[in-house]
Amino acid sequence: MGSKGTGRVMKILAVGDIHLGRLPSRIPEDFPCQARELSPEEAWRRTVDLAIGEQVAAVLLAGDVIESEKDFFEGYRALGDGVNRLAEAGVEVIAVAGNHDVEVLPRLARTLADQPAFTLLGEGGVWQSHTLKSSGGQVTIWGWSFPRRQVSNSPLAGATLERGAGLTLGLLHCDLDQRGSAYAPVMRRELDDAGLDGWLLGHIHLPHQLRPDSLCGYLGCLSGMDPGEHGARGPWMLTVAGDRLENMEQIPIAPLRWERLQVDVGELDDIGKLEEFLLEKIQRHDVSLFASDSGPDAVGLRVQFTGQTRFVREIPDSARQLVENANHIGISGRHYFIEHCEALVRPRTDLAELAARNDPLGLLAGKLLLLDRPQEDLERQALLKAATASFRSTLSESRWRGVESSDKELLEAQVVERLRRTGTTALQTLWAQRESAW
Ligand SMILES: [Mn+2]
Repeated sequence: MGSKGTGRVMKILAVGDIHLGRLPSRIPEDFPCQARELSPEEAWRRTVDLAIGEQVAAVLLAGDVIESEKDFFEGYRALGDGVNRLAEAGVEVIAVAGNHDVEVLPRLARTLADQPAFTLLGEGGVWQSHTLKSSGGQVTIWGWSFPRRQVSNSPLAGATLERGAGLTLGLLHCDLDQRGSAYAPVMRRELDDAGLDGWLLGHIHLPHQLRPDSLCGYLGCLSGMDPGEHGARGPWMLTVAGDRLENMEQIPIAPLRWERLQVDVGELDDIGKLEEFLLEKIQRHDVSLFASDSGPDAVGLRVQFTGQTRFVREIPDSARQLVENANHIGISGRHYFIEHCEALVRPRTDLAELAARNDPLGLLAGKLLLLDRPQEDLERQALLKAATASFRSTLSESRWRGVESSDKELLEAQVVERLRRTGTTALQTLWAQRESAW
């Protein structure tokens, strides 16, 4: 039972998958910040600082706190240090185990047994609740932990969760809306029907846009570990007043951030100045992203050159060289590197003009033009239908999951995007061949 603070409100910090023991991938060898300084462990250390600085009542951990069973000692040090510092500041830590730390988290919990500030909820796959109370508010947390690495039935099946004192939230590591998953499949409907005020979920690393009026979804990983995990990452601050959630916001304190940057090179008039051109775009991007906070220490950029240019032949080579050369760009005290750079540029000749040609280039340009026609166009529909059939295996990849939209629209947008991408690359190649043949 917590009893923290004398404030008007009660603050809680909610943390998604941390994966202590893992290091971020693809950091260039001679990069000034080493992988360890950009690691989940560093993100966790900052989370602990934030929790203490903001005098939160509790830190909630939604599972996969530890990367694997091999990381017992790393977990012991990093988690143990954090929990001890939090306990000294009067902050409780409430965790559930996920599929990655199904055994190691309970083992670590036992090493922390003399630390009453740490609570592992629902060990062995049972539902268990814990109430936090302060003068500002009260919150009951229901949690369930993975009992083994794979769980193919819903943890909510047959469970009755009674509302506790104050705001009542669920803390769960699960696979949302993936019927047949081996990682605790749960349908959103089951969560809604459980009768709690909200659900803080772990497992998928892409965070949902959580808000007081939309309080059910993934917290996202604490720190992006590879280029696929792009965008803001960090813990979520919940502000509770009495029995009510007043505010909820993500605090982007991860030391490393992955970003995607599209750069239209249409205005570039000297291929020798591509680097200056790109630098200016990155500077602007930096200002727009990090104007309101101090931002991450390092940014891994995936750059995509787009637009119509007379340098269709040169840009792909320049893109390859940039990845080799731009392994450290300093901007406003932040360290950038270009992790990947691709060219999706088109010749200045417009597509309609190309489409009139009686060759593969003309045929391809015609297909690309179809993508811009209205949805009800029959030729466009036929193209998408054929493409969908051949892309089906790719579209079932997990990275497309967790994105909110109606499925049908989402699927179509993905197919269009992929066709545009592959079509434009092919057009680039054909155009370059045409030029060299002349
Ligand atoms: Mn997981």
